[in-house]
Amino acid sequence: MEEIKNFINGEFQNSSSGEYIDNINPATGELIGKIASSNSIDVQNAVEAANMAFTSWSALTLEQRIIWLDKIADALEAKKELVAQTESKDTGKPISLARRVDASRSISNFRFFAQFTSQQNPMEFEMEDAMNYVHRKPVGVVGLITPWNLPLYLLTWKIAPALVMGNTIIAKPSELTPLTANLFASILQDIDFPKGVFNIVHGLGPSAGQPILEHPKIKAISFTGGTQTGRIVAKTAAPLFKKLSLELGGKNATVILADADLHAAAKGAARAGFTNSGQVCLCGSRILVDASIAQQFTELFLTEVRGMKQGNPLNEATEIGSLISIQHLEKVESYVKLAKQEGGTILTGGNRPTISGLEGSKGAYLEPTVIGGLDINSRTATEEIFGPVVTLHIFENEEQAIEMTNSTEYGLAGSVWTTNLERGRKFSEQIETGIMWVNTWLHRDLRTPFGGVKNSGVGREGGQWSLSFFSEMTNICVKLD
Ligand code: TXE
Repeated sequence: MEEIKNFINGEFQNSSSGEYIDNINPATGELIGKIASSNSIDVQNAVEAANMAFTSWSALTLEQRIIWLDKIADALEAKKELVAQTESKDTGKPISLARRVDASRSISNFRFFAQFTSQQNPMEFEMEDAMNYVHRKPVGVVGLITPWNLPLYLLTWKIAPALVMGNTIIAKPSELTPLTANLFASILQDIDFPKGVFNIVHGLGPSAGQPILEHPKIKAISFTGGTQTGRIVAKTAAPLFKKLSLELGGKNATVILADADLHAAAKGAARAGFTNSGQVCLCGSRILVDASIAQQFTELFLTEVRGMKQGNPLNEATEIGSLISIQHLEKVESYVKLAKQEGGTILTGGNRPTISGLEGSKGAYLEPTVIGGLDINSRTATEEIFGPVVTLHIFENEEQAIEMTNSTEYGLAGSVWTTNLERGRKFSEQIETGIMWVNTWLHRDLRTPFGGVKNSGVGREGGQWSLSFFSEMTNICVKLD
């Protein structure tokens, strides 16, 4: 059984309390390890290490730090299959998805920020009698708090820009998925990465995460997680004037206009709804379809959903694995029950499936579920479920589709399906959201701004937005003779 310790000053260490949390494989219900349960003493130790390391790390040239990012990418690449296997075991996600998305993206996060940063031009603003130079400095010690749905993918999305800009890091991965962060730390040890630059404090949110928010020496917090936790993060960190980036939940719409290619739209909507068992903040959990094609689309969509292969995550063919935990499964199931009370009809799914080869085990599985007949303002259609459950709604015209798309408190992402690209673009401009896709979903260019509006977050990450978040700028205005 694996014992996951904190990683402080380049060494794996027990938590000061000596207490541990169980780590469960959600696909089988088996206990697979113990995780250090940390508190403010461990955070303090990590901050001291990060603070000490800051002097030498921030003194490196940008080119030297870029070389380190590439070295990290090489080392991760050499362990890519192990990263994928570990992530699949910790999250219950299909191994094929863990390879294609989690492991690949963790590597490309380092490659991207290494290359992108090297291409930045100096920011200079010329005046008639003076010259302005923008000098970027690291923020200092930064706190990175991440969720369980894309564990190493989301953590490295923050680590890479934080490191390249010269910051040192305290990371707190989700207590449900500590394994790949731990593997990442061992990879850093293998390549003799400077001690104290990257530290991990494992444990529960209130005991290990909260002290990170409160610590005066941690100057910036980048948080990805639930909207409710985001409120606590903002409330704690804002009065301390920390830089804050909040990537929170979503209740995204997939909008099928009457002129859409219905086969492509049905495939796209199924992918958007059920990738990672619907546990991606970008998932399209509400499908809005034009009345004139609703019946045809629904038939195609249900055929797609029923054809998705749910199974043991370690099988190569599996497309849908388990949810993150039994507790989360119960929460998701409570929404299926609520949907029935709210007048919805289960069009497919809704039950716990029997998984071939895992009969009798305690895996957290739910069939991909589609619910029709709900009011667009019902709780099921407006609250974030974060599971393999989508609701289907019908609109009469484009105006109504826009109104329905904008009718939740969230505003993270969405997609619109139409053969008229100009119409798709115009439709997208009217949506209160951070990201819209036309005829695609989760198609990412890492240079673009990523983040949400309304209750989906504050700020943007990606490309220059990440570099700005993880740096402070001094404008130096030099008067010319
Ligand atoms: O996330 P939390 P949870 C949504 C989804 C899910 C709900 C709750 O709807 O059902 O959020 O999930 C740390 N101070 N998303 O409870 O609690 C925590 O330990 C500092 C959307 O798992 O937000 C973990 O490391 N840190 C989402 C991280 O915050 C605290 C992904 C996220 O956990 C803390 C996951 C505190 N007081 C869930 N309390 C997305 N947008 O991708 C908790 N944490």
